[in-house]
Amino acid sequence: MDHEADANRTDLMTITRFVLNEQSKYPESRGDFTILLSHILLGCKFVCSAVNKAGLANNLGLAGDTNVQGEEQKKLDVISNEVFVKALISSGRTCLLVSEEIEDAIIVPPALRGKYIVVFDPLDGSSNIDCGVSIGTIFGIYTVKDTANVAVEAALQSGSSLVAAGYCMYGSSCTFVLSTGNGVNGFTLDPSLGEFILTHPNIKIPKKGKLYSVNEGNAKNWDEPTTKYVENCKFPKDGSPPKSLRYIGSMVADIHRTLLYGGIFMYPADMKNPNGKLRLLYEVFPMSYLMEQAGGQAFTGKQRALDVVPEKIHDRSPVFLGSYDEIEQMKELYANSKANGE
Ligand code: AHM
Ligand code: MG
Repeated sequence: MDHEADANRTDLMTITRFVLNEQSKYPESRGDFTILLSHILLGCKFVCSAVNKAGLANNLGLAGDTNVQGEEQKKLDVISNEVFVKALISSGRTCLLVSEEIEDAIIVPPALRGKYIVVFDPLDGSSNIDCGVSIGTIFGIYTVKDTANVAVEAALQSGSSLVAAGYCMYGSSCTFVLSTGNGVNGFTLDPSLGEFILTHPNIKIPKKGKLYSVNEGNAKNWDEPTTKYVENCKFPKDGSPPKSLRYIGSMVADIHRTLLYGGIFMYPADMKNPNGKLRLLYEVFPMSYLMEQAGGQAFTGKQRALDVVPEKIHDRSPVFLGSYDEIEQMKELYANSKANGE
């Protein structure tokens, strides 16, 4: 064993060290955010391990299936939801939770309350679970002023009020991407240490991109600007090479690639779904926040995505996310289509 190499590893920037460094810049900080984050990370490690063992542990497939012992199996997304709800409540730092898996918001009992609201999708990309394609957890964090009187309405804040957001991708490696409003950093789980290590410091999305990402099966029902944009990706009028299409159908994986390589990810409105598919609070807002923090943009077709104020906790919105220049083009197409009364 190479002891010197091992000793050098203690110099690694773990996520705990990173967040404590950040915390030390604010002498008034009581470390509440650091504690909350450590509980989120624990949840991610649990889910990562459950995802890795899914085939072996027999928890692929539908909830309600039974295993060979005749016990009812829990679906991975059900397990993930339970893991995060417990991890977040037991942090003692949350007052309100909104999960994609639960219809009503959870109001944390007074004795366990703290100032943070956490909105999350415990396991996004459910259609990809059973075939081993990357899936992920998405979360956003808000604060409340009055922890004594917490109601569900406290979660109906625009994305611009987020104090932090991130995702964890369960893919070929387990990658945690975080922003606390001061850029975007990526960490990779070292399974031998059980620690997330800073591997992608200060992620900046390229200003232009060569990739576009969309479910083109819905093209029949798209609006004019989306149709024109995609047409231009394939048959550019300015002599530039056509863009390549990449679509996984797992938002975390599609956004992770877009952040690193540049390009555009879209889930537009269509005639059948005027609000698109993705949910504002725990899909559109966290990813839009990360995109902006990385130098990109997020647009709904009408406005900056982070400025939308949800009316209900599970509201949806169309969204275009990605490289600055790509979203500028999209905005122009929408402005022209409005001007032409389309
Ligand atoms: P889910 O929350 O039910 O998993 O749905 C969200 C997912 C996203 O990860 C992904 O971007 C999108 O659905 C893909 O949808 P589609 O299969 O319509 O292309
Ligand atoms: Mg989802």
